[in-house]
Amino acid sequence: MLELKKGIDILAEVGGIRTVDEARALFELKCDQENLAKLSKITNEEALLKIANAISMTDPDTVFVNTGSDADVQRVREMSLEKGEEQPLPMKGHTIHFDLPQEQARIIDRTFYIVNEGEKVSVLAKSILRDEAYEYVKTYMAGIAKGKTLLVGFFSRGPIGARAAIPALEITTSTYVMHSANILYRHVYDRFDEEVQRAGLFFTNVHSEGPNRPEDLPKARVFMDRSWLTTFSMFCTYAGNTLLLKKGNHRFAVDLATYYRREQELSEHMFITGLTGPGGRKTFFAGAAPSGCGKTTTAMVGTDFIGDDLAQLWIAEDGTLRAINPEVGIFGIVQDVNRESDPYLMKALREEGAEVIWTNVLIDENGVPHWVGDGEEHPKRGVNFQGEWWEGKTDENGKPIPLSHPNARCTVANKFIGNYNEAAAEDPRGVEIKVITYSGRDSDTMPPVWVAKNPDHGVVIGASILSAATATEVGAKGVRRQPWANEPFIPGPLADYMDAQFAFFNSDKLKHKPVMAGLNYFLTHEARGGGGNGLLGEKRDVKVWLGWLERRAHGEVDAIETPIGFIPKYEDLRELFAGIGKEYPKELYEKQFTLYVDNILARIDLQEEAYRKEVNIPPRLFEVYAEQRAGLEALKAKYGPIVSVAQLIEAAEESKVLGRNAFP
Ligand code: SPV
Ligand code: MN
Repeated sequence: MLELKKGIDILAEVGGIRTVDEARALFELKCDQENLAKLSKITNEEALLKIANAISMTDPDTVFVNTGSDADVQRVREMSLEKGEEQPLPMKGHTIHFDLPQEQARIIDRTFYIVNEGEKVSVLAKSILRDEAYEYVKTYMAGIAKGKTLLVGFFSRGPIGARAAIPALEITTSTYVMHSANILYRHVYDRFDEEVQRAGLFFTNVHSEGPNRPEDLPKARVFMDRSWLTTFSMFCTYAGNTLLLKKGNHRFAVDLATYYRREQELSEHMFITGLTGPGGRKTFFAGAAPSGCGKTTTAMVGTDFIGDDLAQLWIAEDGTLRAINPEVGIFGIVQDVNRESDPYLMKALREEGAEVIWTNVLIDENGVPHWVGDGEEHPKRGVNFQGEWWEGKTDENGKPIPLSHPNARCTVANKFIGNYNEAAAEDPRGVEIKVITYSGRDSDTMPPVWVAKNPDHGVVIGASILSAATATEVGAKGVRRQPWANEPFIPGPLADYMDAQFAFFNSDKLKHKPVMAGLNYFLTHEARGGGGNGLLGEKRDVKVWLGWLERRAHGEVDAIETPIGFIPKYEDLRELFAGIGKEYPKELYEKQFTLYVDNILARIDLQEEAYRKEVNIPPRLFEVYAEQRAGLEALKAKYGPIVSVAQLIEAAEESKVLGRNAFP
């Protein structure tokens, strides 16, 4: 269990401001008349104390209050150019920001949850005791803003008034971080006090990049104080480490859903997107994928894009599953974004009209950004994440330096993306989710799409996501378990989170149960008897997998029952492929949906072994694995380790004749 407001409030302790009078006196000292007037509209005492303590702790020369007004938003843009955190590019509204070459992704080795004695965190996460964190913050954040302006912004993580929306403060010396927040989040300055009352709490984020030199990076830290819903970030600039409105506050939201809103809410690392089906109906999906596994691309495939990274879900009074996007923009990986696979995003990035902050791409001599996989001609030289770059340049180990970093990103508001459904995204009632998907980066085991038999099996699909390492974390390598693709952001024990998942999806209050499905775009020819590690599918096939799930959610397509769940019939897929102008040979279908039983069994063993090491894992997980294993072994006994779709159909028919469930 997690206890809020337990132990010392580090920010208050280091800041030393105890009363609102003291807070106001400090504001007088640090703010000019204009900013003082802006702050005077905020009356929530807790928020005033947080802001005052952040000022007192970091000791800036001045304070800028960002109300979200056009003038304030503009001022932040200008400050960032004046300060040099961003450089302007020739395309109107575009800028470039570079993070230090050594900090191109989340610094997971320097990221900690602040815990009280005896509190448990996920075995996959790092934690630091409250007293030690207090010492660290006091040593390194006291006075860190000297000579700088501290910016204070008031944001809402979600449409204002939505049940799962939570207000948050972003306090930073970085103009780039505040500029990014202006693009990615909704402002709530005008209604901050009201929203804090409604939500019952707010999050606080304090950051300073300090001198922003490579030599300071070893002491960079990201601390998340779970008890006080406050983050501290220092000596770094990459948005994943600094704009903690995003993944810092997401982690707090996961805690709240798990410990305080069990069977009511979930907080997930998921895109939200809608697909238009027959008759023009709209069906909304929420889908989890680990960082760097095509989550943004999947979201963009929809006709009604809502969000690409985070989802707050809840069970509404009417028994439907609803979701909101806490954000209003994307901080998206640009590698492999091109006209063919991501036309909407590409248009926003390449044509005038959108405001874009580019990070860690290559800027050519004409000030044009380029990246790996953009499908365009590449310049021979330019400036990128490690400085001057020319084709063939190598690093100190003799390895070629890519044109752009694989985690290079673009920050852009969703409203500039052609398929964004702003009205639905801003609706405080959320959108109704009918399909939940889980995907990873799996080259040899699972088929492109399969549907869970029931909510328990659905939860187990989420628990069993696996992914090859991606460039989104500094130093990551190998293949990793990625429970719910949310594992990097689950603060408490996985057992608690899993229990909350079972409780949520099995809840009697959830009258309209979503289809829960697995997706895998990464099967290779090699893994299915062919040659080379080329993929069996391509990006545009995603439309078909989602299309099939859309039909399934409306009960319009039949499916083949297997031990792992339901898989599509060939004819249905062929028709959907025809809809995207593509032939779908039966042979390819066979490759994609033949079950490689030994691979799946090995996968189950791996997951089970890992989960057996943890305490309090809900027994239901092991029961589901046991059911699947028994079914797979029965198949293997009869057909051998590679089971064709025809054999799967035969086996399913046979068990129907015998009058039992298709598989145990
Ligand atoms: C991710 O890596 O999952 C992101 C970017 O969405 S970050 O802000 O680094 O988390
Ligand atoms: Mn993400």
